Amino acid sequence: MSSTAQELARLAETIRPETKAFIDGRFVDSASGKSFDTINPATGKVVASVAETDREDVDRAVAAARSAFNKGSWRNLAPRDRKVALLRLADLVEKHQEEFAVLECLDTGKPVLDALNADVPDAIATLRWHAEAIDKIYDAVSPTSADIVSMVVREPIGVVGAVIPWNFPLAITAVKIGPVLAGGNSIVIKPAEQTPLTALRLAALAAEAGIPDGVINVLPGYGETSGQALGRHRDVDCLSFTGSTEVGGYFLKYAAESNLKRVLLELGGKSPVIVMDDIDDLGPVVEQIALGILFSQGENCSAGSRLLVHAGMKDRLLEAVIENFKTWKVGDPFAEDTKMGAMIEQKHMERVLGYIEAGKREGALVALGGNRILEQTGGYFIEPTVFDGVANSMTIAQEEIFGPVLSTITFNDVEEAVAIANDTKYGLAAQLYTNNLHIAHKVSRAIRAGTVSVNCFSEGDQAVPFGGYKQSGFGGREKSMLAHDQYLQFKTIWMQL
Ligand code: TAP
Repeated sequence: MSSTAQELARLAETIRPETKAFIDGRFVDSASGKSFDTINPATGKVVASVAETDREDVDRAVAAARSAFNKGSWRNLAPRDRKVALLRLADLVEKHQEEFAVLECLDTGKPVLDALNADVPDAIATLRWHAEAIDKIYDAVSPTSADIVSMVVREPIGVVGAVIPWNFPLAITAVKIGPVLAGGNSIVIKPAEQTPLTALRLAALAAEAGIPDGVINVLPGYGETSGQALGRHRDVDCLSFTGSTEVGGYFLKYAAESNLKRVLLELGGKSPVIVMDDIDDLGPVVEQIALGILFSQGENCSAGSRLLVHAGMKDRLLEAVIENFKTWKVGDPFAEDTKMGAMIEQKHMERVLGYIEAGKREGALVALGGNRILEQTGGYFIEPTVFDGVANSMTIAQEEIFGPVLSTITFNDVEEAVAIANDTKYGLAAQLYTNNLHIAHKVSRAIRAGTVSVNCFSEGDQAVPFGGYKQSGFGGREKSMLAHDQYLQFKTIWMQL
């Protein structure tokens, strides 16, 4: 039976997180001896003081990852043995799932039951899915002439650097580790400065699972120092980044100015939710709209932050959306009935409030919320917020707010809906609600986004690729078999018979 929020709150009082960097199979202090605090966003209090790595630590970790790769301690294991080790890691995460949920909650401020029931199972499923794939990938022989064989074989790319954001720290770390290790590579992970604790715990379990020293390394630290050093490192073969579009661009520059490493970018979004006027039962649609923008405090790359509704439906839909949003209890992440926790940090909360002010200034109407709440807790809480009367040219419709703020925009016909949906630099995801099959086909093909969900808000399955069009992504797809190919290179071998 799953733990209650109360039980997890008790665990939080006694938990002792790993706080050192993990390099070459051991927890070590940073070379400089410096450390930094990670803060609980729900209280503003320090959770732990963590080793602050920098360039020298990056050099050590990359050297360890390279050495493990060159020795072949992981890549030369039989695929079935690598599968067993990665499955063992998944089992260990499952065994310690409460601990992971608590650490994730303390670091991110998200509801602990969301961490337990969504983030942690997602990470476990990711590791298992990629582990199971390891010994089911076959190479190919190309159709050439009878006296020559040309084989196309997959080989690991080598040392992969992974730079992780703070919104789904464990789940995104697993999304990198799964296919990177499945391919036989080594990895150096730089978690977000706000959320290093679950990646460090995962590293400890990787050692316990029998994954060889140097194959997984974790470097807590800042982006401008550790992150940049990893991006610029000449012995890193591939850099896999998830985060903002702005920082993603830096990694292309780092690669260009160093060794032209392969760069994979999973970036921001400003996803539209299109509701046509043929829907009779708004109940399920409203549920999905709420989940799309309020789950994880709206700190979700594919958050449905622009509600595009047919003008004839707007008043009815907005009324139902507002009633639903009012039922989302915001507050203590360790309370059983909390549905929305705290924003990640004070700076980000202020940024979100700044966008709300920009919305008002530019003429949009606050239909619900708009304020910081529960200030007395020391935490960074914002209430669910709905804007009406938004023009797609406004700042709140163009920029990624990364908070619980929904902008309502009206349209008059399908063509206008598609034009507004596509009028953004982003192209990560979109939702469409309609009962008309013709519109479902037409619109889902016309929208320039990596994922279009019709009559649902769905992206969870490991078997399905995920990634962005336009400035939401670069270089590949995560999840599914496409993720494996991102961390492999294809070699052609000609053999005269
Ligand atoms: P960022 O500010 O871009 O940070 C992401 C990572 O990059 C952090 O580890 C950060 O380190 C590091 N970083 C920051 N500046 C750097 C620099 N100059 N050089 C090298 N590394 C640097 O994003 P965030 O605020 O953590 O996360 C929110 C963003 O991530 C949103 O835009 C969201 O849409 C996107 N995101 C996208 C997806 C997918 S799958 N598309 C999934 C989740 C999140 P610090 O911790 O020191 O800042």
